[in-house]
Amino acid sequence: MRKLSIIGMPMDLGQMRRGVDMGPSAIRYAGIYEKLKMLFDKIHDMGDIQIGRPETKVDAESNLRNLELVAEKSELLAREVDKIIETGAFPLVLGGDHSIAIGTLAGVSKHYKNLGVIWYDAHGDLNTAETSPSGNIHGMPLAVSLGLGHELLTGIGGFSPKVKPENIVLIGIRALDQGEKDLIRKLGIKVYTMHEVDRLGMTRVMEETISHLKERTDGVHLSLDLDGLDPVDAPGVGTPVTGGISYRESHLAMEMLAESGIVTSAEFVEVNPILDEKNKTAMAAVALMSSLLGDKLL
Ligand code: B3U
Ligand code: MN
Ligand code: MN
Repeated sequence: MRKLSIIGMPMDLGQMRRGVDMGPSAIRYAGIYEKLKMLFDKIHDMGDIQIGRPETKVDAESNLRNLELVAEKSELLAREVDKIIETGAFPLVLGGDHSIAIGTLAGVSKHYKNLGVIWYDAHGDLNTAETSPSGNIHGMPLAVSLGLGHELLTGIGGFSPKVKPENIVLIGIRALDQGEKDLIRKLGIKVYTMHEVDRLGMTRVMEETISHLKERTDGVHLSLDLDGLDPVDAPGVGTPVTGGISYRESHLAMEMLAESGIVTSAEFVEVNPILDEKNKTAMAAVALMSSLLGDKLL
């Protein structure tokens, strides 16, 4: 029996623009249930993790914004994701800013010896407190999952690292800080920037990604930041970067992933309905989810 569990993580503490906490609602309004119900025997919407409305607090020592709260809430998400996988369902997490990936990956990684991660994003999210220009934790989750960063974050779920550098593929990248570039070179992480997407085409990017991950991993998590798409197609994000992946290319990528059967969990993050145009970005997210999970045009 094919089962899906949806969980919302309305957390906006990893960055400074409010509104991304309404992402899970916007995605539900965009018709997630109706779109996905024909693809599964059973869908369970578990509702949202409770975040509350805390005051912003900057950690004096590390300069990280909302460090303790992000850590505490990530632990809750990790536990829920872990439970979903134990029930045999496919976990689909709705963000929230990208800091939620810290919790998602902690929950998922427990179940795999060699978890693969596809990071679909304009940004690398590979900063640590030392390299971050902003102190925003949503620019750090991939580094944290590699075991780099504040121990309150890397230690979530009780183990570290969650993923090995050779099991990561970044796609759509076009805005890296210097520290992130240095880390990518040092660890030899596989990256398809917009240069490669344009030069090779999305078909080849996905063929290479799939064959790379198929060979070496026993499960693959897709972490899709809507700002990986071009702002024309996904305007409702906190940090849009021009020159991104098109809606069509993104669909192709999702369809190729569906065909490959390698993806075992997914999250869609950074949908901010306050910045959006008529819920366009949430609707794009739902359409991409349905392609990823097996919907076909014919
Ligand atoms: N790299 C910058 C900007 C950024 C990262 N992720 C997003 N923006 N969405 C930083 O703040 O770490
Ligand atoms: Mn991101
Ligand atoms: Mn991003």
